[in-house]
Amino acid sequence: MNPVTSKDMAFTYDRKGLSNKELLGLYKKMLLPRMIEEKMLVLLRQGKISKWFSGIGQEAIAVGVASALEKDEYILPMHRNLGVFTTREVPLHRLFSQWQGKAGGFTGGRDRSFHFGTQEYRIVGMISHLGPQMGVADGIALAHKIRKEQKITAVFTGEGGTSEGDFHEALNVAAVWDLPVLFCVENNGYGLSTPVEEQFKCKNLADKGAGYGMEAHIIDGNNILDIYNKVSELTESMRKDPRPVLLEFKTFRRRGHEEASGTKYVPAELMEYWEARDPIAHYSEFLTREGILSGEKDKLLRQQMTAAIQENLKKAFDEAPVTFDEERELGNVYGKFEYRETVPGPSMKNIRLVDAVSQGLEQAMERFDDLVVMGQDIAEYGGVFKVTEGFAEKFGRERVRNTPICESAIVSAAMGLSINRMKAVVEMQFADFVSTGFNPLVNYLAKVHYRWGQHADVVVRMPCGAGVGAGPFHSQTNEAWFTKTPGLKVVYPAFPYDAKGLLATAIEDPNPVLFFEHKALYRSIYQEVPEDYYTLPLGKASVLREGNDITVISYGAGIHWALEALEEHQEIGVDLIDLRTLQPLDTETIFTSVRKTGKVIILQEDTLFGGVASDISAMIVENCFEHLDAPVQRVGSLETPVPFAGALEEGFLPRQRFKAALHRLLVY
Ligand SMILES: Cc1ncc(C[n+]2csc(CCOP(=O)(O)OP(=O)(O)O)c2C)c(N)n1
Repeated sequence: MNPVTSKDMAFTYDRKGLSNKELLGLYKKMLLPRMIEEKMLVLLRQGKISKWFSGIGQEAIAVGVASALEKDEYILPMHRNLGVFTTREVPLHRLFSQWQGKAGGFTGGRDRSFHFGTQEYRIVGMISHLGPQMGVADGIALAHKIRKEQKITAVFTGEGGTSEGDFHEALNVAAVWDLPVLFCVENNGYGLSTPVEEQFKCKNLADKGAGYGMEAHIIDGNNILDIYNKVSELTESMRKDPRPVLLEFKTFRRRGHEEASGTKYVPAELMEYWEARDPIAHYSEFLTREGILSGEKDKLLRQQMTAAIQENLKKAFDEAPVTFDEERELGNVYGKFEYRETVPGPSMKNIRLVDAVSQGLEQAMERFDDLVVMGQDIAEYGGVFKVTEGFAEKFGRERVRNTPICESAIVSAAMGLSINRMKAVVEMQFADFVSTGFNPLVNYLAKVHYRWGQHADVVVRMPCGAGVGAGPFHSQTNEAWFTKTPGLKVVYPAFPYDAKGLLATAIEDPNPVLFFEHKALYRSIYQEVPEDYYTLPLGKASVLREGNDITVISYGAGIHWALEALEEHQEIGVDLIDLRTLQPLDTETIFTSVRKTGKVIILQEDTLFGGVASDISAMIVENCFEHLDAPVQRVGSLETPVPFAGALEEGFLPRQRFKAALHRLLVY
């Protein structure tokens, strides 16, 4: 049965045990978003609002699902689900202010339309990229499951969004972990202009459920009672017996993808067919037949809704437009975090960097009951670098989770855990693999606080770096992919002491932190490290040596190459700055040193163009120009992928070039 051409979905309404009041309640809940939309379409034509994504004809799905959930269960809607917001009774004037980019909305004018969440109403809005919503739902459901709360989570996607890898990943994770997530696919015939037959090959999207070992159902998306009754029955059972369920709602998008783009590509008879299947008109006829609704009553309801819409619109229109305040904007990128120094006892032990990371993580697990670690092969196997060895036994499999190979869904799930009041540490097996989890990191976690004030209490551990003969896909140091993105913090220790203390702080900090751990340093660098838990502040560099001739700035493996070069040149007076964290960056320490020495060289392992050294160089030129006695020098790897063979890798890395550059600068 092709959903779009089917003629066999008769409107039979089965009221089951629902009272007249409940039946009428569902009608009102569908009517309100319809009437709001009709008003919005008028305002759009008058140029009073910008974009509009219509859900006309699809109201039964949002309303039916939202009505079947408990008020404190999370819903993750998409751009056509106004009915979720109205059913959750989000104040209309706040919605209208949101759409006008005003402060009375949910994002202070920072994001548009339905791109927001609100903890108050347990709604987590979408990001434009569609797919990550589903992994976020997994994380929210996981938190409920770990706390044994018997709550389900509902997430929406269009049929177009099911083609994204995120759909596959999220369903697979939910199935493997038995997460109580209701995946609601609204199959409305088109994704922008792309019809379903160009989007997927299977007959029904619900058929995909079997592939994940997941229960799945097809529901008539225009029949409110079918939806409400089926979803109520399922949610009740999912709360008791946690498991995911896939629902495919057959429906149709009756207006343009967004209002301005029209529907020219939709055959007229198809549109007519679906217009004749309007979910509200049919339900109203049913209620009239049942003696629950009369023409008079309907008119009254509509008048009341029109008045409420007008009144709330006036509030929103009367609200002053937002004004720009640089400090306020910058101040909202990160969630508030007040660093608390935890000082360890005197007991020290000489350990390797990998042990320090492991210890820091283990002690954080002891300290924070709500901390969950996730990654590939991290449970009994202990992770490929053995950082989590013994964790599964000590903390249990609920908190130490092996994941399928799906970085995007796991980063998204970490976001979901944070939304549902837990902490997460995600281990990338190798930093290189973060590329398949890149989207949720830079678009969801990084932007979520700025957009609607939600923190992303997530640390992503990144075993990185070259010098280990591992070739182009297991050797990269990709910190610059993230230092560029406002909203992320980036930490990159070079020593065991720093690694342990900074990891503790990264975990305490409610903001998303990329924590780089250099593989070549894991087992080669030893240091005396406190045995107790302790913290170190982010954004503070450490000055490893002091001198007056040259400032050397580096981080990670670069620090050890610099130390090695300086050993050979004891006569040079060097301020050696280990940045330790790249975002936030300790510019104060950098500038103070450069103003003293007048010569500076920045060494990074990453290839040069667009790397951290380039920005530091620019900042030095902008802030210390009068103090410079030589051009700022940058040294980095060759502009090639990281090669495998030893000689090539040695030539690629800047270790030797740094020595030559240092000498050149000294004699400049
Ligand atoms: C990753 C990504 N690719 C493309 C787009 C552009 N885009 C936005 S919505 C959309 C169609 C979505 O179709 P569907 O999921 O079926 O939802 P519908 O709009 O039909 O409700 C497209 C292509 C996007 N927002 N994100």
